[in-house]
Amino acid sequence: MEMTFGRRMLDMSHCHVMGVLNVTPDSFSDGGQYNRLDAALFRAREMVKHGAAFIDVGGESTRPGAASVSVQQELDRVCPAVEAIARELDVIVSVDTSTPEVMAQAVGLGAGLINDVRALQRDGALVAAASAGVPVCIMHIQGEPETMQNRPEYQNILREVSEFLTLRIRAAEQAGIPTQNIILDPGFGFGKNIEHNLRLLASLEQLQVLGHPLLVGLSRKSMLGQITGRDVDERLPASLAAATISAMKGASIIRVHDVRETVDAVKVVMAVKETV
Ligand code: 8Y7
Repeated sequence: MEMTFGRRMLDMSHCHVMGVLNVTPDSFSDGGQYNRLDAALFRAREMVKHGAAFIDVGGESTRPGAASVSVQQELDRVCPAVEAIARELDVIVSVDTSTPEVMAQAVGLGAGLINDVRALQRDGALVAAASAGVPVCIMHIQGEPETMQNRPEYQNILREVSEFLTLRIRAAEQAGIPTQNIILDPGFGFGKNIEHNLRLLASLEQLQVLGHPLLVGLSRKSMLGQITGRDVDERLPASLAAATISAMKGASIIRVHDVRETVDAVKVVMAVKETV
């Protein structure tokens, strides 16, 4: 159950919190406030102080309709933050990217995890991730970020997500990524409507049969807005409920904007789980 991220080891039978650090000018819930290096470092320090085990640094918005970025633009946004956080802070830096060049450079600068919402499907991504030698998070997505929310359809969401992830595990292994370096994510909101997302969350524990640690991201997502009627900046209670459910159902990593609050919720879940 131990997993090695660069020079750090974590027990994946526990639940860990990953803090979101957007270094985009257009990300929906940070509003691009943290696009300068000093602001990014300040925010990262705060999340580590609040108990984040991972900081997920992303320079490309996957929101439908977001402007696409060039490889150079993404490198310029992501690399300084990855390097500074890896140097200064006791935390695992995760690089949120689908771009092979960004994977390679970020890991060279100290990133310990590759988080690819396109499941290493871009040309060169499997090879880059395999050469980088760090764990990867493979996320389910139906379609492409631009168009994924246009009438997503499934016959059986759990089966289709499992089959997709199984195919991507096989591709990753064939590219030379060790099976013990693979984390899986059902990809809440990535080509899924509210019913799909709810069905996946309700049956999350069944994804454990795939035999890999699970990462989930539900923080502030639109399904929580649909359920509660709240705007994005008022979704903390709903996000904590979603994190609690995920931790109860066996998630090893929970990706969130609100680290301090989520760490407390996860502590309660772990205390209950450790009580037989
Ligand atoms: C997820 C993610 C986003 C997620 C993983 C948002 C980068 C959208 N969501 N990565 N990234 N899982 N692994 O609302 O659910 O934060 S971006």
